Formats: sequence, structure tokens, C-alpha cells
Amino acid sequence: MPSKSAVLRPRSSSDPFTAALLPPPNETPEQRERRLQEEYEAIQRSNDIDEQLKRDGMALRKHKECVKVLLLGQSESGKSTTLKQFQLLHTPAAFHAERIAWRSVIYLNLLRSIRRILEALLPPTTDDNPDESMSSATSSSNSQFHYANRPGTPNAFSDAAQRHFERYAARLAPLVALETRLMRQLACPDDEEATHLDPALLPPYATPTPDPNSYGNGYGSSHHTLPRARSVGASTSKELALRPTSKWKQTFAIGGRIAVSGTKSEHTGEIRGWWEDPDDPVHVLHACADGEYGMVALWRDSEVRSALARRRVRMEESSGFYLDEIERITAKRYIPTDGDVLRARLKTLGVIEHTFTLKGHNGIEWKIYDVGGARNQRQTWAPYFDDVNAIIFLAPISAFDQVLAEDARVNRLEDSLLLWRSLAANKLLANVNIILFLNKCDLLRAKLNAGVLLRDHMISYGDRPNDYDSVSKYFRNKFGALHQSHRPNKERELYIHLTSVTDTRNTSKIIADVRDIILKANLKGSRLI
Ligand SMILES: Nc1nc2c(ncn2[C@@H]2O[C@H](COP(=O)(O)OP(=O)(O)OP(=O)(O)O)[C@@H](O)[C@H]2O)c(=O)[nH]1
Ligand SMILES: [Mg+2]
Repeated sequence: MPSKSAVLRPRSSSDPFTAALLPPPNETPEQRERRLQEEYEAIQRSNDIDEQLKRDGMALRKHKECVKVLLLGQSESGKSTTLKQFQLLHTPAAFHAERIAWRSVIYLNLLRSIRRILEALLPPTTDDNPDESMSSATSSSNSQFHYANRPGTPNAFSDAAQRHFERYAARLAPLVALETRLMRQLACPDDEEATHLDPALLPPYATPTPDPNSYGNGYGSSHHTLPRARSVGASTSKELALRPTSKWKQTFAIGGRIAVSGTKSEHTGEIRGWWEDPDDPVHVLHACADGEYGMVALWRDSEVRSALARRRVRMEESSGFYLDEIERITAKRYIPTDGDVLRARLKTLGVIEHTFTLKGHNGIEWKIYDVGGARNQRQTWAPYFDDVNAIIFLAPISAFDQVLAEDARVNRLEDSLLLWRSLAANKLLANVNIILFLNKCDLLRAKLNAGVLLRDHMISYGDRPNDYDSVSKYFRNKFGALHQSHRPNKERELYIHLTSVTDTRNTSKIIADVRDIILKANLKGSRLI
């Protein structure tokens, strides 16, 4: 049988290039074996190079066409609010179309605030006064709240005050039932983690009032000693949390039953007519808003305010704060404004991806990932680390005197610092652009103006002035220094912004800056400039 080369030789001899590649004449079997092996290896190498080129090409296209940004930070740091600002800036029509769906979340936020106030007005329980037996408590007619006073117990209100508070609880009782109903409607029926609220399980006044002189949070820190403050964001029951798969926006975009058959507004495209549905939550809210012992009276009542101050409940700082606007929010034809939607609090579970295309940037697609920041959610972050172009990390610096909702032993600022340090040191992120938002600066300013001293919560602050400029500069340096000393790549720059992401005007400027930083770095990384 003729050899392969012998068969090829006559066909190729007229082509000088092919002729040059032909095996030498008189090739021995060993030489032939070696040559074939070398040819085989060359083909393998060539295939490998082709594969690599294909991968590089894909990576290049990916860099060019898709920028991936991960929003990180502890729970309530402002990640979802930042995502809303991106949406408002880049897909305003979609943002506005969803405004009506946020109505229910805003109602729930308001209902939660009212319940938290009512809980704070309860007398201390036997948990607070272990020397008292349960049997000594007599319960009021209200099934959810037990207003029996125990004179002489530390922190107890006077009998007259307690009776006064009890009247609020009686008038506002329908709101507790409404909260449960709305929670059930919003959560996925098959979602075990989605929040549900069982009024029967509502413990009365849960957290002991902190002793301002007691220090130490059991969190093992050298530079912090922290009083056991009541968590401002925490409540005695879970808050509403939804998975990305939840269909809550669709459910509530159409309002109530009447709204389904209602007409769309010419201006906003929103369905109108929900106020004609007797089952719509607005009716209970509206009925409980005004008049004696209504919601407005509760929030304006100086006796209630001083009771809250005694119990160290600062509602103004809590997420989803609408108590100053009860009349507007509970109006029958209320439609949330952009500002209302930005302030609405809905805890994130899992990871939410939002995609949009930037105009005037060659159609580059952006994918922004918003993750849950609570401790039990943080394991979802790492899988995104090896494929991300930039991270926006949010640290709410107003939270220096607060504790985590999920663990009342942990100071929020300290949690942010530890999280930041481990992120800054992460080798997988060595070449990822990192942008730090020192957030909730508006609340920080208000807190410092109200006389809360940083040094009482952070010993390392020492005798520095307690004004906004000094404190924010201190935080900027502290976070900056942690990045500087732990970053795995000494070339990596850090961009720090002082933010209040509920403020659209300032945040849109910051977002434009961030967008340019990320785009430039991304293009440089893919050698397109
Ligand atoms: N006043 C003020 N409120 C803010 C600011 N940033 C966020 N908030 C509010 O704080 C609450 C929590 O913000 P989110 O954006 O839901 O927090 P998150 O980081 O997504 O929290 P998780 O989903 O639990 O991880 C919301 O009610 C926001 O409106 C801010 O800069 N100032
Ligand atoms: Mg969120």
C-alpha cells in the first residue's frame, strides 16, 4: 500500500510552498515517526492558540458590550436605593411605570412604624423585670398589646400615661391586622423566607432599655466600646423581604379589583380607580389617620415623643420613614412620588440583576447586581467576584451608634469596617475597580447636630470636633487606610464618595462620575484605548 507522503507528492509538486513542506526523500521509518509526532504537536499547539484567541475575542467583546457592577454592603446600607437611582437616571419610563406598585410597600413601611411606636409604648415585661411573675400581669382588652402597667417597675410609665397610650392602641388596632394582610399578599406563598407577621406572636416590648453606662458589645474589637443601644432599624418581628422571583410588582401594579377593570391614566400610564375598591388598604389607613388617637395625633403627641426618647427609639432614622407625611400618604388617591419610592424599604433576598444600555456609549450594556446585605445573605456574593468589572460598596456612616437588625450584639459601623476590610483584601478582586459610598450622610449630619457624640461609640475618635466635616473626614481616612493596607494589588485605586443616595440631584452627579470611572477603567483593561 502506498505511503501517505508518496500519495501526496505528485499532487503537491507543482506548488513550491507545499513542496517545501514535503517530507525529505529517503525518510527512514524512525524519521517519519518523529516527523508525524512533531506535526501532530504543531497542530495541537495551533488548535490551542485558536481556542485562546476565541476566548480573548469573547472576553474583549464582553468587556466592550457589558459592564458588570456589583452593589455590596450590609443590610440597609442603601444598595437597592442606589439601584433605584440608576433606574431613575437611565430607564425613567420603567421607573415611573412601577411607582404605583410601591404604594403597598410604602403603606407597609408606615404600618411598621406605627406598630413599632405602639410596641415601644408598652410597659416593661417580666423579661425586663425578672423578679416579677407573669401571673401578676393583667391584660388589656386589646388582644395584640398588653397594656397592664406595673407601678414601681423601672422604666414604667405612669398609670395615666399608660391609659393614654392604650387608647392609641385601641384606635389603631385595625392597622396591625392590615399589616398582616398586606404582608401575606406581597410575599410568595411558597417562599419560606418571605416575611410573615403573626400578631399573636408579637412579643410585647422586646428589647431591654439599654443602660447608657454599660459598655462592651462582645464583638472583640480593640478600638470600639459600644453601649448596647436598641437597634434603630430592628423591630420585634421580621420586616418585609422579597426574593427577585417574587411577582409583587405585577400584583400591586394593578391595585385592587376595581383597578383591574379600571382605565389607564393618560399621563402616567398607571391604572387608576383603586380607591373605589372597598378592599383596598387605603381605606383602613385613611380611616385611622386623623382625629383623636389617630396616626397623626400619635406622632405629634409630645407624651408619646418623650416616651420614645426614654425608650431610645429614634423613628426618624429608621428605614421607610413616612411619619411626617401621614396625611399625604394615606390620601385616597395617593400616588407615590419618585422621592417616596426612593425612601421605600423592601429588604432584598438573593441577587437582583438589572440590565440597561447607556445612550451615547456605543450601546454598552450594563448589568447591575443588587444583593441582600443581611448576614445570612452574604454567601450569595462570592460567585459574582470573578466576573465583575466594578464594585460599589456602601457603608452607612450614620450608623455608628446602631446595632445590626439580625444581631443586636454587633455595632453596624464595626460590621461595615470588617466587611470592607475583607473585601479590600480579597485576591479575586485584585483588579476590580472599587468605589466606596460613605452613605447616609444626611442622617449623619442630623445625628451630630442633635448632639450624639461619635467618641461615645468609637473610642479611637478621641477629642476631635464632633462636627460633620471632621467626622466625615475621619471616616474617609479610616476606610481609605484599611484599603491601602490590605489591597492585594498596590496599583488599585479607590474612589470614595460621601453620599446620601435618597437625594436624587447629588446622587445623579455621583453616578455620572462613577459611570465614567468604570467605563475608562474597563476600556483600559480591555486595551481598547
Ligand atoms: N435618609 C437616608 N435614607 C437612606 C439613604 N440610603 C438609603 N436610605 C434608606 O434606607 C433604607 C434601606 O435602604 P436599602 O437600599 O433598602 O438598603 P439595602 O442595602 O438594599 O438593604 P438590604 O436589601 O437589606 O441588603 C431605605 O428605606 C432607604 O430609603 C440615605 O443616604 N439617607
Ligand atoms: Mg436591598
